[in-house]
Parts: sequence; structure tokens; C-alpha cells
Amino acid sequence: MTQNKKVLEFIEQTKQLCQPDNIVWIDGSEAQLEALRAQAVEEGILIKLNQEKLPGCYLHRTEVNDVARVEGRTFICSKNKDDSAPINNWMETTEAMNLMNGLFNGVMKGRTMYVIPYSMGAVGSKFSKIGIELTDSVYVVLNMAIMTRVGKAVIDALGDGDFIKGLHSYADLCEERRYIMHFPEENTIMSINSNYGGNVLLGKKCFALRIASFLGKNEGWMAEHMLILGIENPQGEIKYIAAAFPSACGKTNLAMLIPPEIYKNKGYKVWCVGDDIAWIRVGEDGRLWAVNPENGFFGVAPGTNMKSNPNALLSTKNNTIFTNVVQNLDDNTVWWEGLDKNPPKNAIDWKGNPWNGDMKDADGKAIKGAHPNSRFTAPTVNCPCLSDQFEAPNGVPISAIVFGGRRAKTAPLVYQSKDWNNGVFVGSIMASETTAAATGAVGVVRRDPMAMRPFVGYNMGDYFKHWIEMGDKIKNQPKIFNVNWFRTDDEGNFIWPGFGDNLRVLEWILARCEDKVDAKETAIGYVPNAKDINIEGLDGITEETIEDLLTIDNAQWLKETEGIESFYGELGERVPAELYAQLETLKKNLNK
Ligand code: OXD
Ligand code: MN
Repeated sequence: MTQNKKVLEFIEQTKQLCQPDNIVWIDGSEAQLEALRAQAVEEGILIKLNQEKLPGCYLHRTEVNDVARVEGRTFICSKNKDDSAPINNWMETTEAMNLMNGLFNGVMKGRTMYVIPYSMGAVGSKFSKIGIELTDSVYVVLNMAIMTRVGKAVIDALGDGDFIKGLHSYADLCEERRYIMHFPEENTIMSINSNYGGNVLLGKKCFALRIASFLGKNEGWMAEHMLILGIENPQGEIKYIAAAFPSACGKTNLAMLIPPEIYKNKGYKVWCVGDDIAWIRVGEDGRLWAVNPENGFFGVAPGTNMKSNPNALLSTKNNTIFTNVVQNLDDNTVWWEGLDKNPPKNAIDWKGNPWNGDMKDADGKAIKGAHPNSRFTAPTVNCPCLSDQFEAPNGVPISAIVFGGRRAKTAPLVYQSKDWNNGVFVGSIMASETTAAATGAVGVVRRDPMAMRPFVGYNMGDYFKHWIEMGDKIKNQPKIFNVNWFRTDDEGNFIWPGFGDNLRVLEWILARCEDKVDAKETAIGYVPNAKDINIEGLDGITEETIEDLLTIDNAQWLKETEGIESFYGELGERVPAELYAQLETLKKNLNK
């Protein structure tokens, strides 16, 4: 399929190492993909679902030991430790290569090796990047064909250019020998002994965040863990926002938000460009422009329903691969906790056991049918609110960058940073509190700068420095904000309704970007005057509630500064002086 010597050499070397029986190029044609789906069904890798109700949809069950990203076994390898550590697991390049070459030796004997040429971003755009993933997993091929653009068009666009090498084998799924290895200095990713999406769909977290963040640092752009959404006002103008949140903060829901009734009636619309990853560059006009490099959604199924996120649910109605959800045997469809209140009575759970929605374990606790991290892999084109700019080669111009986390008390509903560097500081101190849903202490703060803690492909201090340096390159800087949908009252109930009503806060954010509304200056930044958050049509929320959501407790924030200081200390010497200066200013303001 190609004369590209580097591609041919990569395949030949891998063939020698892994010793597959056959090599199959993925050309991206529907005929080839359909044949692979049939083969996967034949081999028991996929279950074909009800084709009338869910055309083109399949179910897959992973091994029970292989259900999530494994941060503990994910490494950033570099020659010098300080270039990756201390937040990342680090291994020296040669040592890691030797380890991986040993593990991959002969691993594909008796198997087929698939060659997947894929493009992150629209094929042929000068901002897109190409990878080649070699894998022995048909599941990976079929998911990559949803999540990225694959096949002949990609290899044609590559010509004799460079690409990111990716090698994956599910091997024997042994946890002790599971490694997700990144070699940013060698443009290489190696993943072994897993077959779970985030570890093996190498275009996603591995390339589009870890490797791409490193490329972005060297080439002057940014790869961020951000959704991108467009808000269309009644005049038909669309403004775009990029937003970063740690997991379990509702990123996919925000990206596909349904406007509240009064906004809908006025003519507001929300358009989704992306729900997970943004590649961001400075445009010729001096603004930031963002693309979503992916072509599908790899969304968490539990909790997705017609109320929380109808657009996501509708995206899964065709050509979708479900992983680790419940199979309803009555009509061969799927179910998961939080889909509706009617679990199937005659079903198979994610582990492959009979299940009926009423089962309890020895302690009397309900046995879940779907794994809490069960997923759908759905094509972006299925999304009813997909932006018509989704394929735009240069992306969309960004008016505001929004950071957020889950904080019960400290962070107000929304605040605006004072300038770019202050905004970088706000991103760097992002954090979420653990919830009662997870094991361990409740309310423990996990720092997750820019929601990139597990995804920065190099030293976190250098990453902060890159953000600061980008500020100098952006003539028309977007404004930077922080939101917190999760403030609670004294009984621990959420005060803000969230979901579609978050548009009310985004409206204020955009008004600030256009200098249309005043704000109050506080120690941490600008907060809204309560009257400027539109509460029309909101039950039980008054201007006083908004006042309450916007209060800043200086004593609490002073305590917060101690946490920030110790986190910066953990990150080591490369945290830029500019951020320490921001911290000092914050302390001074709080003590005033
Ligand atoms: C994801 C994640 O799967 O952030 O998107 O873990
Ligand atoms: Mn993510």
C-alpha cells in the first residue's frame, strides 16, 4: 500500500520481532471492516446485537482483569529522568526498549498482525498527524476505525513523511507484564498485555495527549484534555469554548449540553466539536484555534440516559461497539446502570454471567450488571449536535478556556482569572475531591493540573512553562475561567442544578469575553455580580443562592495555598517562577 521506506522498515522489524503468521493492511473500506466484524463474531470477540434496533452495533466483554487505564503501569520513557518525572512513571529509554523487545519477542506467533494507518485530525490537514498502529487485536482495529480516520487515504496523505510508531499486542493479558510505554523522544508507543480501550487504542490518550503534548511543546502548540463546544446565540453567532475537567466531572455531558427551555425558546443552540481532546494552535489572526483530533466518542456508559445526555445516548444507536455493558437476552440489546429504571430480567452481565437486575452479593449489595467503566465507542457523525465545523481543517477559534473540578466548598460557581499567567496558575492548581462513590476517604483533594496529570508526556514543570510561553505567542488571548458545578450545602446536597443549566454560566463567561458585563474583583479573580447569572425559569434558585455559590472564604483559600505550595514542591525544581509569583500574590490578596 505504500513505498514509504520508514513504514516498510517498521513493519519488517516488527515482523521479525513478533513473528505473526500473516500481515493484513487496514485499507479503511467498509467491505474489509465488515469482513473483520464477521470474523470477530465468529471468534467470539464480538456479539452482534439486534440489527433492527441497533444497526451496526456489537458488544464486547473484556477479561475481568482488564477494564480500565492502568496509570501504575503507564510509563513515559526518556533518556533523562527529570524530563519525564516526577509525576509520571519513568523508565530510561534503552532499558524500557529492551524490556519491551523481550516481551514482544514471538508474541504474535499463530496470529495476524494488522497494520492500521490512522490520522489524528482531518486527513490531509496540515495540523493533523499520522500514526501507524501494528496490533494483533481485531477489537483494536474495529475500535480504531471508529475513533480515528483509518486506511488508504491516510497512507496516501502520509506519502514519504514521518509518523508515530505504535505497537500493540494483547499477548496473554497478564497484569504483571502489562506495560503502556511512551517514548516521546523516539515517536514511539508500545503497549502489551491489555486489550482495554485507553491502553490500546493508541491514537487516543497515548498519541493525542502524551506524545502530542511533547510534540506541541517542541513545535509551539498544545495538546490538551479538553472538550470543545460552540454556543450559538439567537443572532446566529457561534462562540467556542475549550474546557478541561478531571474524570467524573461531566465533560461529555457539557460537550453535548441541551440548553434549558428558556434558552431554547430564545434560539440558543449548542454544538459539540469534541468531548475529550483538543489540539490547539495560534492562528494567523493571533487567536487560538482548536481541533478535535478524534473521530469518535469513547464514552462511559453508566449514567448516560435521555435526561443526563440524550445526544450521547442517541450517538450510540448505530455503528457502535459497546464494551462491558449488560446484554439483554430478550431482545438482544444493551443496558447499563442509570440507563433507565427497568433493568432486563433475562440478561448477561459484563462478566458473562446470567443476570437479572435483582441480584445481591453475600453482603446484600446489588450486583452491578455493567462495569462502572463500561464504554461505548460511537462515531462522532452520529451525534445530533455535532458542529458543522467538526471537520474544519483549521478548527474553531477559542473565546474562552474553562477549567473546573469537583469542590464542595472552596471554588465558587465561576471566576475569571486576571490575565493569561494567572489563568495558567488557575489551571495548575486544578483539583477534585474524591466522592463517596469511590473507596477511601471522602473529600480528599487530588491535584490534577489542567486535567492532564495522567496525560502529560514530559515534566509537569516544563508543561507549565510551555503554557506560560504560549501566552506570549497569542496576540488575541482567550480569557481563562474556572467553574465548579459541585458546591454543596451544609447537608451535602449540590446547590447548582448543573447539566443544561450550566449554559447560564457559560453565557456569563462569553459576555465577559466580549466586555459586555461587569464583575467583582476578589482575591482569586473576577466573580460575577449575582444579578448577572440568569436564573429565569430555574426552580428554587434565587439571587441569594447565586450569592452563596459565589462566596469566597479567605481562610479556606489560605489553607488551599498550603496545599498548592506542597504540590508545587512535589513537582520539583522546574515549576516556573511565574507560578510561584502568582501564589505569593494570591496569599497577599487573601491576607489583605
Ligand atoms: C477517558 C479518560 O477515558 O479521561 O477519556 O479516562
Ligand atoms: Mn478523557
